[in-house]
Amino acid sequence: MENILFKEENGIAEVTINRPKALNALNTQTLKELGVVIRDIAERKDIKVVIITGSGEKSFVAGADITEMKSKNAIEGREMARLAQKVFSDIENMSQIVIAAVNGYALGGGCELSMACDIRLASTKAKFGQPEVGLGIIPGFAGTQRLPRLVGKGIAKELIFTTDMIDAQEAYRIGLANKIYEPEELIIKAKEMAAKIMSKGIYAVSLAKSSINNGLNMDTESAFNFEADLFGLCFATEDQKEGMEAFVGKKKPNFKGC
Ligand code: DAK
Repeated sequence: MENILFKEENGIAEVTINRPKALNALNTQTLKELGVVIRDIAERKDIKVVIITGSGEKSFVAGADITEMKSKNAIEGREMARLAQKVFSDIENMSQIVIAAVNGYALGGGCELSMACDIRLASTKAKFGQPEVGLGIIPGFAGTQRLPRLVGKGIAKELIFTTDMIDAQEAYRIGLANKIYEPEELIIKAKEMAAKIMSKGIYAVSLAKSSINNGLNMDTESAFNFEADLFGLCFATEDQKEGMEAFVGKKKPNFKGC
């Protein structure tokens, strides 16, 4: 891999977008490599949580690569869109929990990448924004869809129409960032959160992710029915028995993730 770094330890995968000279902008090569890594991880039962971050101190991902994008024709633009949409939905729909550790600029496709993740932890240096209309395009990696779902329609429209870049504090205030940490603490805290999530019934965590993601795209009645089905499914797991027996027996549960 040229532009992606991959590490794994104790069930946690760390995926780093590594093009610091271009502030980790997503060119086709990087998107393809990210797609391969994500699909590999999705097949791995031993990896429970994924942390996605950017290389260097300045940037998470400064968007799609404008230098590469500017000379694309319509067909190539569509290919790039399909590639990115597939990678981002693979991230959103993988059974593992994905934490974005936003260490700097998360602009355009970078902000959209962070929103495809389940949780966004920001460093105090993080900056979020959707600058696309300033380039004569609209957010095209689902920013017009995921941003309003996260922060509400009014704020999403303001951010997209004005292209204003916001800092970590403002991102936290509007619900785009879940938490803020000093830069040197960011990955440590992301790993702590990953470990906390992994200490729960991880199969149930994964079903909860599916219920939230899918339920938000359904009418309320269908979403309640879907939730009820997944709730029922929990009773087919060893973790449900372990969790409830441990509670009744006043012990700490020892979940096996099945
Ligand atoms: N693409 C390519 N190179 C980039 C880049 C980007 N997005 N962002 C930064 N770089 C490069 C710079 O060109 C510069 O390269 P050199 O000149 O050193 O060779 C290097 O990174 C350092 O950047 P700066 O010198 O500009 O650094 P500053 O600290 O002065 O400024 C900045 C940092 C992040 C404010 C600035 O670099 C900036 O404004 N960058 C562009 C941010 C941006 O507009 N991002 C949104 C891109 S549009 C699609 C769907 C979606 C999309 C595309 C297609 N389809 C459906 C097909 C998504 C679009 C986007 O994301």
